[in-house]
Amino acid sequence: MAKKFKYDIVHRWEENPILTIEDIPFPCNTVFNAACTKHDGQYILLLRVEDLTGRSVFALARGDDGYHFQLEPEPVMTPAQEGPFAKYEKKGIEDPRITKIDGIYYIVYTAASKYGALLMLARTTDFKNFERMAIISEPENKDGVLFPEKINGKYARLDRPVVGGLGNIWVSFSDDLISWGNHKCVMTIRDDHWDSWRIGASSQPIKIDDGWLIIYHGVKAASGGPIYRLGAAVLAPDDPSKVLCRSAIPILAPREYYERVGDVNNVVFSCGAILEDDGEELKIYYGASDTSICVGTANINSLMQFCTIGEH
Ligand code: BMA
Repeated sequence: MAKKFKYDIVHRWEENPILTIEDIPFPCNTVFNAACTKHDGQYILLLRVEDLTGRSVFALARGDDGYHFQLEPEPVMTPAQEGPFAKYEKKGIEDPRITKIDGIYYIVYTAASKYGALLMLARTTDFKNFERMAIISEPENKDGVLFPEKINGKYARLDRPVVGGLGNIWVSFSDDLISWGNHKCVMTIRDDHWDSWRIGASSQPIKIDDGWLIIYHGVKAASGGPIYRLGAAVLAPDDPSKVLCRSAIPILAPREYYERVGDVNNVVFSCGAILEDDGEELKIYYGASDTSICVGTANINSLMQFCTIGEH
């Protein structure tokens, strides 16, 4: 059972992890890093499941309360076997993020291959049929996520190119979701901080009164290996390249055994969050140690108290 501490910002659900390989109805190595959304009144998780060969596929879970989920019997997306995308997905499909735009659920995910990691775009309306649309980045790029509405008449997305081993969050814009341009750097790593090596958008941007709330992950290269933690930031409503505020401290860091020990130790990594209808409770789904899926909740107003104005 997750321990509670009075300084917790994100409150772990006491029955974490919510999904482990015991819940997956086909043989696999791990389940982690799930995209989330709501569809037809249900919570949907698009789960990254690593199969026994070490490649990741996507499985689908549905639930009524955000804590208990039922799995589809087979993966809903596996690496493309033929067609123009197959050679870029040879090593698997990873870390999906879902954004609903005008009734269509768009999924941005990482395709892994000998060419490197790049961003793919797919869509679905029913979570039964999934259609791949396009490769939308060159390698090396991960952590792509679409904004839920156009900004100044353009679709917008965040992503995380890697340059010289380091990674910052960028924004770019598009008329058709396929061709992207007008790239700008949004947020950079911070020397000597918990997010000093790489950062990347985790959740889909969520519209709040002040702007676009994002949960992001920050990595520090520690002597025992990287430590993945989560932070929060708010981007300006009309100019998402502008950071209005950013958490100086992590909002969630590995602490429980299942976050400390697994295929990759010391990892909390999110691919999505859901703001409940009360506009206050945020459910953050996250992978723990690349081995299970957990959920934690945060009150948006309390979260904002940890986002400070300053240099970003
Ligand atoms: C990142 C991504 C995530 C993973 C994390 C920790 O680079 O690949 O999928 O959870 O590393 O291993």
